[in-house]
Amino acid sequence: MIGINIENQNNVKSRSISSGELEDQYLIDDFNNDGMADIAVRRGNLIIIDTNRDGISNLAFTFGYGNLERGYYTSNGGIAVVRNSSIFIDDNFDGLADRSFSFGNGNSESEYIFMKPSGIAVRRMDYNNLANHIYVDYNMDGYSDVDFFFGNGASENQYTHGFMGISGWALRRDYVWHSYTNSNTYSFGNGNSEKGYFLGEYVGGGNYFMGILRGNTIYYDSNMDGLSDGNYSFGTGLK
Ligand SMILES: [Ca+2]
Ligand SMILES: [Ca+2]
Ligand SMILES: [Ca+2]
Ligand SMILES: [Ca+2]
Repeated sequence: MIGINIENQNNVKSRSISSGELEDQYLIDDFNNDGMADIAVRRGNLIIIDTNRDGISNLAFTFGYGNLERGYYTSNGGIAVVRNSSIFIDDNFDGLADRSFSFGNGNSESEYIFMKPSGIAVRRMDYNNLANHIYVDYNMDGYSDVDFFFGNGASENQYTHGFMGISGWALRRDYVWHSYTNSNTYSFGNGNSEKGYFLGEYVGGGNYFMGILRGNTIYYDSNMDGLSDGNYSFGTGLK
């Protein structure tokens, strides 16, 4: 089915939607807690999730105010919304927040980062003028537990947590990922010309590997050699 008329959850359950470039966002996490990463797509405030990698939706619900929100993220298999300094997380996909708290300085933060599998951080511009000061709240109680400096802030292409090394912090410069804790680098895909890089439990076992989005397909590298080992597809690709 082509998704052009799909605009609410009643129209998307058990449908296969594969083309049309309708998605505002792709989100990767293990939403059904079976240990394997799933694909969700967001259209405004409509979230559609495929939990068994067959390209056909299993869950659909609305949450938050869509593109009016600062951002949609995932946290430990739930969908999170950041609205100024408030965080709302829907863990059971009924469109109602099950967890909420406040963290950071809201819209003045350079970035909110949701850590894998859980935890939250803000990346902040402060006295060093680089926006590379990261404040981490491991237990999501709204209070920072540790802070550190990493990379060059706004000039980096992406920050992420859950990958490459003990602390799990890494940043991307085009197609090269750099670890915070060691000098290791990891290269995958074509960098900024990809539609996005996403960490996920693509092969289970509690390990996070990198995937890249092309069209409506996630290609993942599960042995860190920079070559794709598998792929699966959902949704219609980004707008
Ligand atoms: Ca799953
Ligand atoms: Ca809920
Ligand atoms: Ca904390
Ligand atoms: Ca590989």
